[in-house]
Amino acid sequence: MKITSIELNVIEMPLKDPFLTHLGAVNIREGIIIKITNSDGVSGYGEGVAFSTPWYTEETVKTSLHMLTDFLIPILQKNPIDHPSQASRLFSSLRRNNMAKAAIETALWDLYAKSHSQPLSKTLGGTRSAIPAGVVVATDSATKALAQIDQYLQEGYQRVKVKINPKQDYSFLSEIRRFFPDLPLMADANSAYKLTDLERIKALDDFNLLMIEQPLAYDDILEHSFLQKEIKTPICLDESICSYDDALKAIEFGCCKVINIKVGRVGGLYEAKRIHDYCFEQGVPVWCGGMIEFGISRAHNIALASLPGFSIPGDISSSNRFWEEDIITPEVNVQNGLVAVPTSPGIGFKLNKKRLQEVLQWKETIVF
Ligand code: OSB
Ligand code: MG
Repeated sequence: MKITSIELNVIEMPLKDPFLTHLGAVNIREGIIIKITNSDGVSGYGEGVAFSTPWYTEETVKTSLHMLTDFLIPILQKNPIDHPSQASRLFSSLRRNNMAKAAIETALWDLYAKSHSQPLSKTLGGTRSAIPAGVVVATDSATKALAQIDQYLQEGYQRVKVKINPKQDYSFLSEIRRFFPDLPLMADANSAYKLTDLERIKALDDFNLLMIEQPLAYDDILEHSFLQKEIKTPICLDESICSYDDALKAIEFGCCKVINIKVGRVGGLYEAKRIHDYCFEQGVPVWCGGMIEFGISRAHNIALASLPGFSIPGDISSSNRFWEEDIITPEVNVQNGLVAVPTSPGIGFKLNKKRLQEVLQWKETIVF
């Protein structure tokens, strides 16, 4: 892979509606769009999914840019690679900073797939031609949640996830179940509970949830294993799983029955695939998580979710779930509850250059 330049673009776009969790609101999304070009003039794209502030993980847009410009790009300049699967070992000399690593690693995968005239899903070993779509409702009132769920079901989504916390759980979910008794429903707590809330969490077994996502601390493994023994609802881990080793421990110690794989959180597609392969072997279902992302990351998620172990609808939604206009063309579009896996080379979506220019805040090009 003879890289000639890497372009970093910082963009910013308002969400159509505020995205509310107990940790705060996301109203405006900043992100990093990376373009890596090779000596044949082929370009691959990646997206940095860290937020402006470190509310979900410790990374931010600024820490990602620091890692990229001062460490990750120089490592690539000094150590040419011939396959994207070599990037994660190269980057392992740098501790954590998984979203920064994934931003560049995913661009390398797109570039590799494109230069081999292959859809990225095939390069990764994907088998599905369409992905079942799920959507997240992140609001602070049952009335708004009911209206949004109604709308999303009309749009064809196959599964709904709602955000919960100790101030918005039992009665909130009762209200949803009253109107949607059979809806495939799950709840994401983003670490809003402690083990001392055991009775509160146990009570949620009443709602036939597909799973409860990350109820306890963001960095916990141990306490989730106690909790899983006490509740019927399967636990799904999100924040706690930042690597293959984390997934191994979580499954081995019975901390969860499902894993949410996010490419950014685990440092790239190679690590995401390793986690997938292990879970598939162990019979642990996985699904692809979302990061309120722009189209480039959405496209990478679609390629990843075409792997056979992604047996549960993930947080893979249409571009228009969050954006008035996305930065890719065509946009991601849910049809009959499914997102089609592209068959053209690489991620299979083109950058919408006009839209990128409109939302561009800052740009730097590093020439190799
Ligand atoms: O906890 O899954 C999460 C979005 C940003 C940060 C964390 C999470 C989320 C979501 C997914 O819930 C939203 C989406 O992109 O569909
Ligand atoms: Mg989550």
